Amino acid sequence: MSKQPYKQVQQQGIALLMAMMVVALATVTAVSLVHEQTLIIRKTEHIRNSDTALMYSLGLEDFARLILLKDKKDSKIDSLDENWAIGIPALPIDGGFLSGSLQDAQSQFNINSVLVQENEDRFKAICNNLDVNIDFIPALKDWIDSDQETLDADGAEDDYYTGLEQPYRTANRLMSDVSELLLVKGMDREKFELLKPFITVLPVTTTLNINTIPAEIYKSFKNAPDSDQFINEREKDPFSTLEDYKKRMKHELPANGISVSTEYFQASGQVTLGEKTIFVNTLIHRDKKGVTTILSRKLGEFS
Ligand SMILES: [Ca+2]
Ligand SMILES: [Ca+2]
Repeated sequence: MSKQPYKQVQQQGIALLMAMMVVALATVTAVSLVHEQTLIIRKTEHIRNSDTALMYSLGLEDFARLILLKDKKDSKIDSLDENWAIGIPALPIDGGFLSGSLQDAQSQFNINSVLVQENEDRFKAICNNLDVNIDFIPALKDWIDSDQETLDADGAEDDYYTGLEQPYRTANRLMSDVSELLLVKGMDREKFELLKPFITVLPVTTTLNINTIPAEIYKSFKNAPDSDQFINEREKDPFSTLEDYKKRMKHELPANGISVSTEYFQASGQVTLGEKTIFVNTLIHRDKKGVTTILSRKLGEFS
């Protein structure tokens, strides 16, 4: 079968997404109508919009799970030319609009995996490439590890943080949000903003997916060939296996911590109804069969 041009495939992808979206939203609207009837005593438009926006945002989440299930059935790998990677642009709904996107959480470095030496070395290389001083890394490890013993002079545990003007204590567990990094000794807003696009926090040690990582992360691999060549090669045809990568790039990747597929996705949605805007950020785990689980959900509201 001849390969269809990328643009055509993408257009078909968008058409399919829209069709799936209509089905997902029809359910939300039906629920919303019932909900409205039972809540007639609620007087303000404001509250009604807020409830409906919340239901739409949960509808977006369901929609994301549907796409991920279908994707698992369609392909063994996860790459940026697949349907899940196409965002929903601002789509008009009754009284407002919504939009959404899915990101591969394994395209970013998981800072919760830094207690493994190989991962720490990789993170150091990423920081060096981004011109971020690596002095904070021992304190980051102390923040995550369960004990109260500082690793070295740059490390920090409760002794250090409780002595600050505004005292707090170390978490001594995995981070639940990347912004926690701002609390770590040696970290500041400037360094954080440089790192932010390339880091994430996941509940277990994870692999990096070479079909989705940015060039900045690719450059952290030992003796990595030119990153432009890597990105071009991947855009021509995503890597089907690590062996396929080795053959085409004439370079061997580390034996551990690398994959061509993904288990963790970050879904982001935005729903605006009248004056009300709701944001939802959901971390989704997808297993080998395509079954998804919501691991965390953050809701925000602007009005
Ligand atoms: Ca896939
Ligand atoms: Ca500790």
